[in-house]
Amino acid sequence: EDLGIVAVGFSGGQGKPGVDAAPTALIESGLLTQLRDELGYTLHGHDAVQTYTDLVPAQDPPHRGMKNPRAVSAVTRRIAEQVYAQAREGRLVLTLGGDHSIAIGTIAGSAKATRERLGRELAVIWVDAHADINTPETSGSGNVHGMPVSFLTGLAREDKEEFFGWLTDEHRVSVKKLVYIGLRDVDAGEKRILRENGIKAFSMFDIDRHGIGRVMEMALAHIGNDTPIHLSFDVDALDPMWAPSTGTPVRGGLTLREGDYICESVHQTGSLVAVDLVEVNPRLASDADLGAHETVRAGCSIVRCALGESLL
Ligand code: DIR
Ligand code: MN
Ligand code: MN
Ligand code: MN
Repeated sequence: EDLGIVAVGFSGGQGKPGVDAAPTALIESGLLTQLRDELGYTLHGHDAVQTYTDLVPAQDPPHRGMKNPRAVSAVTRRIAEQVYAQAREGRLVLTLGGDHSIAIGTIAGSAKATRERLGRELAVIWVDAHADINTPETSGSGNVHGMPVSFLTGLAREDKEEFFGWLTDEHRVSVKKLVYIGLRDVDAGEKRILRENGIKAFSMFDIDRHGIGRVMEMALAHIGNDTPIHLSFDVDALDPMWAPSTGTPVRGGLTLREGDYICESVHQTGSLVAVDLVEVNPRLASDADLGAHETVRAGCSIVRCALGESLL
């Protein structure tokens, strides 16, 4: 099977440097070699980690409170083109981030390709401690990695091309085809957005109550059979015990097995068209070396499970 790789060394959607070093750390730990040699994928586009330095302007003052808005807009626009180019060839696409703002690009590219190739609307499974659905106006931080879902669903809009105005209906996804798993740190404004739009969300409370097996049944039932799925996995969905080296860790998260199970279940549908792994920051762990290593290891496990490692 063909697998398109987009390795995104970008950190402008939040304030902590180091998340741009994740693709190299993941690749150096052997992830792509495993995907090729053990899982049998034919890889495309894996020769370089993209840094997008040509797209980052010298001056990038806030717009509607968003930090680095021109850089994030231009970089995600390029990522959308890269993901689209891979998906158009009928390839499954794996994006290694980078912070979660990059999902504006990955999902935009995959939604467009899915419409064109399959005539279908894309479903999104967003696995995260956070909902990342702030609008520029509800955001307290101004960090765009807390806003990608609002731009992708059209809840946040902009006319100006340099501030995500390049996003059009072909790039967008329906709030009805969106499912969250793992939430436990959702801002008040985001809770209101989730409620008012009837967005399906399975928090850690739901996982404790029903178990991950039942939650995945319900999540996949909500999306419906035979719907192409984009899995966007923020490593901070995992408990910091498994993934300490990330920008905004929140205790009380998924075990590594629960994270792997989510990915295995999605793989098993046969409807997976794209996977993102984001927010691994190899420079952050308190116990620097060990924590970074463990987080990279967890990230590799998540990706391998999404790509079918556990199937017998
Ligand atoms: C917070 C944190 N809701 C924000 N979001 C994070 O900045 O909008 N997302 N950390 O991953
Ligand atoms: Mn996130
Ligand atoms: Mn998060
Ligand atoms: Mn398979």
